[in-house]
Amino acid sequence: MKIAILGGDGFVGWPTALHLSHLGHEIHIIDNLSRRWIDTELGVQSLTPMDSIQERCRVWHELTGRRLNFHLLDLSSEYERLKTWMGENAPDAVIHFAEQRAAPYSMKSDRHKVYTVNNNINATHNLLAALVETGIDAHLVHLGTMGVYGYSSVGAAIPEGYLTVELDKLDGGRATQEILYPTKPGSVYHMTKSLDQILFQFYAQNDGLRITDLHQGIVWGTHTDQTRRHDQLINRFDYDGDYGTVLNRFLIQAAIGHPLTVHGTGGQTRAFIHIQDSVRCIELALADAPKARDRVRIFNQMTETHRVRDLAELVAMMTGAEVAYLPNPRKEAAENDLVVRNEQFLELGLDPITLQEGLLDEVVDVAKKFAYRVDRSRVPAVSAWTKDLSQKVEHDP
Ligand code: USQ
Repeated sequence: MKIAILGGDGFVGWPTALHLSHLGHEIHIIDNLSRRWIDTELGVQSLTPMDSIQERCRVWHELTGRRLNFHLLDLSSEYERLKTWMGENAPDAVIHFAEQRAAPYSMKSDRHKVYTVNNNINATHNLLAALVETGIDAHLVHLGTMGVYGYSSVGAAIPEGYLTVELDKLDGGRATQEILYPTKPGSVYHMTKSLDQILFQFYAQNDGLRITDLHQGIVWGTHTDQTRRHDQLINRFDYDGDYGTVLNRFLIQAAIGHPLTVHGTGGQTRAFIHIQDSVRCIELALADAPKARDRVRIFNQMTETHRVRDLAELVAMMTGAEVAYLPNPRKEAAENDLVVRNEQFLELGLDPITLQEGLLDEVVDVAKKFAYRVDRSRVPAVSAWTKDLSQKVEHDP
């Protein structure tokens, strides 16, 4: 297949590009490199030293003989260029990662909220409009988030996207209707992915676009089979308070002797997936495209759930790190249970990699190897969800 990977320079986009190129697909990475600019804005860098995207593509070509084509293009502001590119290249599939993906970054200030909404919603809508206008019938696979559901399973498992509800009919009878599972985003970032769902629903129903939305959990790990093949193919690794995700943060904190930064009681339960499974799920979703006029296909792309303080205790036990219980900068339930259905990927053949000490050791090893690149002052999470929380966090970061 000819596949366009929008956001192919990012944490999941890059290993996906390598994985699909390895499988023999023709890959086109479209990216505006905004993630690299945001590093510059925040004054942080990936724990792992990353080469330019052009250099990464060159190394892959030298190693494998396969080409990764890179196109510098901003989806959210360059609609005409996007449409022209789609029309001229007619990809069979488009994978859409090209959104600002950090909840804390999206909550930093009003400017960051506005940026996240403008960037994410325009990117998604521009893409949908361009697909309709060019009529190329590509399968669109979007990286969504488990966070669209909120994180409470109210004693019942969260289904894969849809819920059947019963309604009282006017004649006294009962009717059933299938609806998108109600969204309950916990940040402006998660809100944009909730809005994306409505855009997808409309364009699937109105124009017959074939769309798969992957509601992904928190990714952990850093290497995949392909990023391991050469030092210069290494994946990015975020550890800072805005972009670092919880388990990877705990592992780097343990490696540099920083207390593990548990927010509040650490009672939040979240869904997780290893980076290698994440790229495999995208492969599986691509191979099982919906047909025109199908509803949007939704998968829960996660393999297990864990409570944050249990993860902290596991990492502390493995490494001897201390655990620090800090004021929570986020507005989120202190404790929640979470049960999630994920049968669709299992039925398609996903054999999940679950949290194992061996794999955690691998991340600790990466963290130790590059610990000299860590700026400890960027480890605390200080982006607060409300002005009240901001005061608490400033006093006790
Ligand atoms: N947390 C801590 N300590 C930390 C960092 C986080 O206790 O040092 C807690 C947070 O308060 C939260 C949980 O860990 O309760 C998860 O935080 P996170 O930063 O790992 O994950 P989140 O903000 O939800 O976002 C990440 C990705 C996002 C993706 C989402 C999937 O950045 O792109 O969509 O995970 S999910 O969480 O399932 O919605």
